[in-house]
Amino acid sequence: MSLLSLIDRSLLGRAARTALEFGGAAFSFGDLEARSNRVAHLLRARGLKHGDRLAFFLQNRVEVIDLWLAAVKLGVVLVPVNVLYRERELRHILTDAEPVAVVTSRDMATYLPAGVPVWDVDSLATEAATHASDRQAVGGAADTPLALIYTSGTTGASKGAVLTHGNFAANGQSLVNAWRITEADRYLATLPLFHVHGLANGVHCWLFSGCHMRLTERFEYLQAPLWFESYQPTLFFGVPAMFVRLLEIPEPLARSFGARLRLAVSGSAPLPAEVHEKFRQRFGSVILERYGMTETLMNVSNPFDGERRPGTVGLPLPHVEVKICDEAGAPVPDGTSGELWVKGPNVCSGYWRRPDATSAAWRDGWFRTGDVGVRATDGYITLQGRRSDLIISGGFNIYPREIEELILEQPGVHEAAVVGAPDPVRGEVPVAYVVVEEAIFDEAAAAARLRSQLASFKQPRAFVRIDALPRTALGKVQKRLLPPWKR
Ligand code: MCA
Ligand code: AMP
Repeated sequence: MSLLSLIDRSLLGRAARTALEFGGAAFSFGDLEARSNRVAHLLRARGLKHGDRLAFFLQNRVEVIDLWLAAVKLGVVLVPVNVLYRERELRHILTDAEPVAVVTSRDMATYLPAGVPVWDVDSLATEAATHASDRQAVGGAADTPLALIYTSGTTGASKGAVLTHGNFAANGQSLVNAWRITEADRYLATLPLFHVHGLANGVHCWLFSGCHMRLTERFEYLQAPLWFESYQPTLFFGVPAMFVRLLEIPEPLARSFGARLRLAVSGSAPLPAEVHEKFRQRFGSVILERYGMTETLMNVSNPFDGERRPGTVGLPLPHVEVKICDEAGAPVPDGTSGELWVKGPNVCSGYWRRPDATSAAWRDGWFRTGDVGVRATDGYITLQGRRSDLIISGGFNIYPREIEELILEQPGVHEAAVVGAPDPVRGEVPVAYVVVEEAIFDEAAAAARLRSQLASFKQPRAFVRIDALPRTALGKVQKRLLPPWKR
């Protein structure tokens, strides 16, 4: 079934039903159909054609949904951009994706590099309202690209994963079935819509099931108790940092929220078994942990029925094949660690304009995830780390190399190594170990330069001076031998 026809079950089939609540306003599925048709007319009038890219650099708002639906209908390719990205990340993505324009808000436009065509989201909405609301859909075949989503590469330069209509359709359908999502659900959507957790999972589970969604601009933990109280969600998707924050809700209140919460799903970073257990005790709800990637959408999930085993990501989703391989690509026996290789209709078609990176990551139709894990004899998979250096902070990925490269450009720095230090809320935070010439190195100036160039979550929490980086005889930096950082 095509993506548009799956979405049409709600846009057309449930037209009168309330679909979405955002900022105090409510929208029916019929409203969203009309709004996105108007936006589609406008994008066409501005010259966008099938296959053209259009970026958005926006906090969560209803216009992101309008753009997404319009893109599905027109065959346009959207490029979601993390709102926390700054000069370096933005310049790289916008140069690489070559979008026709970037849709953004007035307050965020200042972050965009000069020379990029910018479309103001409010002006776009005003202009769209003057267009007709009838549908002129082109739609897309399963292999039509719908999104170019950037994911950090080990080399520091992020690559665009080309995700198709078929990828989003397969992923959403499988999750709605696996997690028993129905139109009776109430989904509290606080995850950012510029990453696949909020976008591929959240938005499509909502659209395919026809449930009700309350969208917030972002997750704010001080607001969360009020949201749970006033909205009474049955469904919540979050990263582990959000569940850690929710544990701050006092017990009787948490119990009452938990009684209505039919399903809480965690992903994007490892959920500590302790948080899983504390959440169960406090909310009376057993978190379902699953595993995915930007390139593959969702691969593995704990079961809805049956054991949601803490510390594991569960079993392969019905349409996904998973094998665990050694360095040579041969499958390893259960109980032995190896790299997870995946195959299925959820896996993207490759990296945008990067045939080298594409051929390095795919072999015989299998995608090499770079994640290391082990399968128990009963099939449950536990993730154990990554083949490459990766820090995950609050569910946002950080490749140390990107930060190290920028630190090395600062005056007086001879060597730099960035590692993840444990953090009780975000899981990990980056810390930089530097070998510097004290007379030249200016820490405040270096930190300020990093802040203007990189997302806030990539800012090192400290610059720890050391005399030399620990290295192997062959000169490879041994990060695990660095002294622990104390706050
Ligand atoms: C995060 N921050 C934001 C926003 N989101 N600031 C403005 N607008 C936002 N939308 C940053 C701030 O810059 C600040 O960084 C910090 O978050 C403040 O957060 P705080 O309110 O104290 O929140 P928290 O309790 O620390 O929680 C952070 C968070 C955030 C809200 C959980 O980390 C988050 O939204 N994470 C979601 C990431 C995500 O969606 N990942 C999915 C990737 P600072 O203090 O440092 O200056 S997709 C993926 O991984 C795969 C496919 C998968 O499996 O899902
Ligand atoms: P991204 O590049 O943002 O798509 O992040 C994907 C990566 O997040 C995966 O390759 C994993 O390393 C990690 N990840 C996603 N879900 C989980 C999970 N449940 N447990 C541990 N790591 C996860």
